[in-house]
Amino acid sequence: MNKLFTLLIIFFSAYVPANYSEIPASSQIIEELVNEHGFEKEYVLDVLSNAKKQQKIIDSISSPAEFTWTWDRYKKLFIEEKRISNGKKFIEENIDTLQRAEKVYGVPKEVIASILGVETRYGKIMGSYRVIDSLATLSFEYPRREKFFRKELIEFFLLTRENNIDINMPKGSYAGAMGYGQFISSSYRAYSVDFDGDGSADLFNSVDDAIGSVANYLYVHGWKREGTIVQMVDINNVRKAFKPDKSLTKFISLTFKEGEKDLYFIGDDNFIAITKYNISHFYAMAVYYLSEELKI
Ligand SMILES: [Ca+2]
Repeated sequence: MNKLFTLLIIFFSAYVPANYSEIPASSQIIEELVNEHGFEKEYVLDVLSNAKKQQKIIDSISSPAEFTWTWDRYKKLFIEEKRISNGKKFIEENIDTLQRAEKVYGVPKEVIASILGVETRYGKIMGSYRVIDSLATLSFEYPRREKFFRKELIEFFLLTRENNIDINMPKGSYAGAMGYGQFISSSYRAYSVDFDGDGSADLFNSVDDAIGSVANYLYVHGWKREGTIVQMVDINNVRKAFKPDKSLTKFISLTFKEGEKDLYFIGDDNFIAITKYNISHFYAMAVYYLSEELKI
């Protein structure tokens, strides 16, 4: 074979869009959707054949900010003037709903607002990838976490059917997280609540539903009403500085390097509840710092 021809084949095979309805790896998912969940086979094949691989999704998930950035850089991104002033505005505009959520679930309004602020700038940036592309790409092109994303892909089929959403429409993060609070499909199905009482939980369009759902998520994951999130520890005087509150069921010790200084904290149940939203300690700490700034 001549060299140019070989190169052309290599070039085109790299750019031919994968048809995910025809690859061996998808057969089990297709079977599960059809046999266990009662989807029409034709529909499933059609959806998967239209899902597109996006290399940017694989690149993004391979180097998340939470694990490659320093705390200083991470903090600067989230604890800044605009996010703080918009957060205060968000609280003002949604004060009744936030207070109602605080009453029902015990999560302070500033913490709910902070999570929405960190996730999507209070609903302004909800992600630009088609969720079906993200989930298909990560299910079939990212072996390291294929099991997790294949489960989410099935959950996404179920979620869109239950909520009467066109499966090709929702957009989200590179990891398939959606709406104001960036819920992945399984979380959306398990923890979203209809907080405006219109009969369905709509995390894309209803800010009330988003507020209730974030609060419910933390509540279910162990949030303690009136509890603290973190307590700073004086490392030179640890025994005196930290007496664990007896109501704490679990806590973790944390070190954050701020500038040249090492700061030490104890994170309690509420810190841990936030890490159930996102496993990164940077994330939970940014949510805490921003929530403190949002207190009026
Ligand atoms: Ca609703």
